[in-house]
Amino acid sequence: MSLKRTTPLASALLLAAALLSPPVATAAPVDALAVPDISLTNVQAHLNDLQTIATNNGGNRAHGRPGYLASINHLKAKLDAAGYQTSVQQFTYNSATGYNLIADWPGGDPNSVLMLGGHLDSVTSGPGINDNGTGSAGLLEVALTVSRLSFAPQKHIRFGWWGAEELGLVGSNHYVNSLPTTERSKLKGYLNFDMIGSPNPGYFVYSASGQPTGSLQLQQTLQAAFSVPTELTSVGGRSDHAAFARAGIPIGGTFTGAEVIKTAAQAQKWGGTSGVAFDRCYHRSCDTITNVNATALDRNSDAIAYALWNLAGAGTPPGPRFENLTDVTIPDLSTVESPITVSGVAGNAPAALAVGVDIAHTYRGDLVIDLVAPDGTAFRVKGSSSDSADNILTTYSVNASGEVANGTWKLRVQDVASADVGRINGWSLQF
Ligand code: DPN
Ligand code: ZN
Ligand code: CA
Repeated sequence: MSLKRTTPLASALLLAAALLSPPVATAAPVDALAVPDISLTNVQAHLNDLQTIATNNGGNRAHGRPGYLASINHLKAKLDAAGYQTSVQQFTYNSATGYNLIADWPGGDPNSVLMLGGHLDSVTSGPGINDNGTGSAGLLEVALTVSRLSFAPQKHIRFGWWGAEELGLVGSNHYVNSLPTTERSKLKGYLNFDMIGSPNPGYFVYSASGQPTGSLQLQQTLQAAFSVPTELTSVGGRSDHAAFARAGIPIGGTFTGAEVIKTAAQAQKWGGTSGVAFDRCYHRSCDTITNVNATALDRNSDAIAYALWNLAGAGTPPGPRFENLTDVTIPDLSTVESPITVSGVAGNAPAALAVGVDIAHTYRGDLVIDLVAPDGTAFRVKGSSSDSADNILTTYSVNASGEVANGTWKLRVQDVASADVGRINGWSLQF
């Protein structure tokens, strides 16, 4: 649901305009910087998927259990298909492999990164739908909305879904600790979303007090995102922002409450039931798909988008996109090419030319892929490797700033090992 309210006067004018205008299809002008409304229906669909994953995997999505890896794979597939560059970072804890999912949206200033995240694992006692299916699903839908709208802000955007939070913030600590110092210094802020649909909700924003310089802006942006009153809360070391804060990175986040009891004053301003926990099912088997307040989930999902759109910088609108959807078969041990002719683009290609690739193949480890510029310069986007997966549906980023944009670009695909074959379904260039 939209956070934007329409004034009665504006409504009256819109109604009058609707009545007076002839019944023809009109294209409304699109404000590129308007904060998008995040679809509650879509967020709920992601939550249902996580519930199904838990149900099919012994009732939980906990670290070291099959429901956790299934959750990671499910999100990764959606993000890959939307054009994210994803990576799964592994770590070991309690003799089990843990996984963080990192998803980079191509483009933006690589030296100025805004990161948003939340934990994807549940406790072992239940499916973890409010804790933290809600934050995970809200972040996923915001990420997919970024893709649908081709959001091209000034900052580079990165999303993270953390493993083993419930065992002591293990995944997020691993991520921050393994980031080289230069990479840490590129992180301009981290926003955390852990439990954003509590059944008896409060509207809490992480307090910037005691947090790294820069956190106040994140706090104030998140406060401004809500049409209901918020309270500041000191989440301290209770969630995945903690590792970022320790590294000196500005942090912020929202939270709808866990085991703490809602006071009478809080019930006055937020509704719900005083004398009852914000989430009676916190860390219990009853944290299921029915343990979610849809209004809280909706408001917080919209708040994620509000913060992202306001903090990522206006940037420049995306340039033109070109595509070739003609199928090209890739015979065994062959080299094939598919052309795209670019015209009308002034000057050189961008430093982050986005190359979308859709290849159906029975073993993608056979494939070596180059982007060939009009002057014949080849940019290797993928080498061959033992890569026991099949299709490629991803977006590569190529620094093509030394190449004139106009002319015929080619996707060159070499199959370098026998047996497996496939076809190029299509590919695209986003300037
Ligand atoms: N970190 C949460 C959990 O996973 O149990 C609960 C929590 C989140 C508590 C944010 C306080 C603040
Ligand atoms: Zn949690
Ligand atoms: Ca082959």
